[in-house]
Amino acid sequence: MKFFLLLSAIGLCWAQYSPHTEQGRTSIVHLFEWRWVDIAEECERYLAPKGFGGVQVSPPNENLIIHNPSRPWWERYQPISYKLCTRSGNEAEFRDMVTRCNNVGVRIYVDAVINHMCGEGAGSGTSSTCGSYYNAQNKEFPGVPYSAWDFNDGKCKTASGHLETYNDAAQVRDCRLSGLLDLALEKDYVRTKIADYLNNLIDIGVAGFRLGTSKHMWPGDIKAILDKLQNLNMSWFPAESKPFILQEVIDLGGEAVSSSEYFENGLVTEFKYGAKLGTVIRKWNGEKMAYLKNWGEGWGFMPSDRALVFVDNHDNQRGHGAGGASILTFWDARLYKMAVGFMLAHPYGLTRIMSSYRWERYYENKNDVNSWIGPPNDNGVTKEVTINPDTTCGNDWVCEHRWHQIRNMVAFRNIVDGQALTNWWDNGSNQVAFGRGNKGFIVFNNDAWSLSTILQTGLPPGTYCDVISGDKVDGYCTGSQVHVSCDGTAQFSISNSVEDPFVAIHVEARL
Ligand code: AAO
Repeated sequence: MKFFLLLSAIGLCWAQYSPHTEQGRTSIVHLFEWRWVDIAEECERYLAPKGFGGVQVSPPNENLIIHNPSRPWWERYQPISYKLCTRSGNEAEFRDMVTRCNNVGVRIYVDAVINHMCGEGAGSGTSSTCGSYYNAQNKEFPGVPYSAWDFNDGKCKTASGHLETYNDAAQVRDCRLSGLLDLALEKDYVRTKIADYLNNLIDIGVAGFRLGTSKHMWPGDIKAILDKLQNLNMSWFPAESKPFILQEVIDLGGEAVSSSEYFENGLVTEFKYGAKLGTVIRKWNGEKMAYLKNWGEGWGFMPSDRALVFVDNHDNQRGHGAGGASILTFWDARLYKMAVGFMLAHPYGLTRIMSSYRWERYYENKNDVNSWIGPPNDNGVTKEVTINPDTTCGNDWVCEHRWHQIRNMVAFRNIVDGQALTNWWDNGSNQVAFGRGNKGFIVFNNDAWSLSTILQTGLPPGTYCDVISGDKVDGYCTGSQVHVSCDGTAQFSISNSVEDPFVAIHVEARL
C-alpha cells in the first residue's frame, strides 16, 4: 500500500502537469522573439541567479518568410517544415541554448505550431527560413513531407473551407483558422510526423511544449500525439519524466469549445485571468480590488492546478487573440507592475511573465495598424538583447522580467510557495493586503487617496526591506523598511501618488 502511494505521488509529480522546474523555482518567462544565443546568456547571467524556472521560446521550426508586411512576428506561426532554423537562430544555436539553460537549472518550453502549416495564399517557392520548397496551392511541404491528403479539407463542412463561427465545435477543429492550412490530425502519418518533431526536441533536452491553437484540435488527437512522445532526456531529468504540456485554449465563455475538455492532456491557459485582472486594476465596470478576496475559482476560473496564468501574452498585448482593451501591458507600466505583483503574490495557477519588445504603435479606428511589426532588427536580422549598466535592456527589448519590482516578486513567489493565502484585508475599495502563511505579505493602494493602517502580517517580528521600492543589500534596505512587531502587526503607509503604490515583504528580506 505504501509502495502504491509512493508510486502515485511520483506519477503526479512527473506527469504532463509538472513544468519540471527546479525545487524552489515557480515562474516561467516568455522571451518573445529572442535569439537563441541571447536566451543562453540570459539563463546563465540572470534567470538562474534570480530564480526563474523556465523559458517559453518562440517557434524554433522553419517558417514562411513574409515580405508584405515586412517580416511580421506572426510569420513564425506559418510552418513550412520541422527543421530547426528561424530568425532566432539555427539548430546548433538552439542545442547550445537548451544545454546551457538546463545546466543552470532553467527549463526550455517550445511553442509548437502543430495544428496547421502556412496560409492558403502563400503561393509557392523557397521563401522560407531554411529554404525548403513549399506549394500552398497544392498543399505540398516536401521538407516534412506533407502532401494534399494530409490536410483536413474533406472534413470541414463550411462552404468557404474557413472557420466561420466559434459556435460549432467541429468547424473550430476541422476548418481553416484565418486561412491556415489545417492538418488532418486524425491521420496516423500526420501524428507520427508531429511526434517525430517533438521527440527530436525532447532528445535535445526541452522540458515541454506550448501547444498553440489547442482549441482548434480535437482533445483526442492531441492525446494520440502525446502518447507517441518519449520521456524527457535523462541528462537533466529523472527517469520516466513526461514533457510538460501547456495548451492554448481561449475560453472566455459562450463558445462551443470549453477549456475543461483539455484538462486530461495537461495545463490550459486561463484567459479570463488577465482580462478580469486588467478590468479590476483599471477600475472599469465598477470593479474594485476588494472584490479580489475570492480571486481564482471563485471568479469562475478553471481549477488552479490546471491553470496557466498571465497578465498579457504576445497576442493580446497587441490586440490579437482575445481579452480586449482591459489587458494591461508594459505600455501601462504603473498598473502593469501592480497586476503582475498581484499575480505573483496570489497562490492561483502557474505563472508566466511576458517579456516583450517595443514597436511603434499607430491607431486607426482604435486598432493598432502596426501590431504586425516584428522584433527589433537590422534589415530583417533580429537585434541582440543588449544589457545596460543599470541591468535593464537596450535595443528596444523591454525585458519586463528584469524590472526590479517584477524580478523581486518572482523571488517572493518562490519563497512563499506552498503557503496558503492568509490575513486578507481590504478597505471595501481598492486598498487590499494579504499574506502567504508566515513567509510573505503584500499591500496595495490603488485608491485615489493614501493608505495608512496597522495590519496583521503573520510574519515573525523584525525589520523587513520592502522589495518593491528597493532591495536588501549587504544588510541594508535600499528602499523603504517595514517593522513587524512581536504580535505580527506592522504599520503601512502608501501614498496614492508614488510610482509603485504597493509594498511587499518576505522572510528573506528581513534584516
Ligand atoms: C496571419 C494574418 C491573417 C491571415 C493568416 C494566414 O494576420 O490575416 O489570414 O496569417 O495567412 C498569429 C497571428 C495571426 C496570423 C497567424 C499566422 O495572431 O494574425 O495570421 O499568426 O501568421 C484565435 C485562436 C488562437 C490564436 C488567436 C490569434 O483561437 O489559437 O486567434 N492564437 C495562436 C497564437 C497566435 C497565432 C496563431 C494561434 C496561429 O498565439 O500568435 O496567430 O498559429 C475569439 C476566439 C479565439 C480567437 C479570437 C481571435 O476570441 O474565442 O479563439 O483566437 O477570436 O480570432 C472577445 C471574445 C473572444 C474573442 C475575441 C476576439 O474577447 O470574448 O472569445 O473577442 O474576437
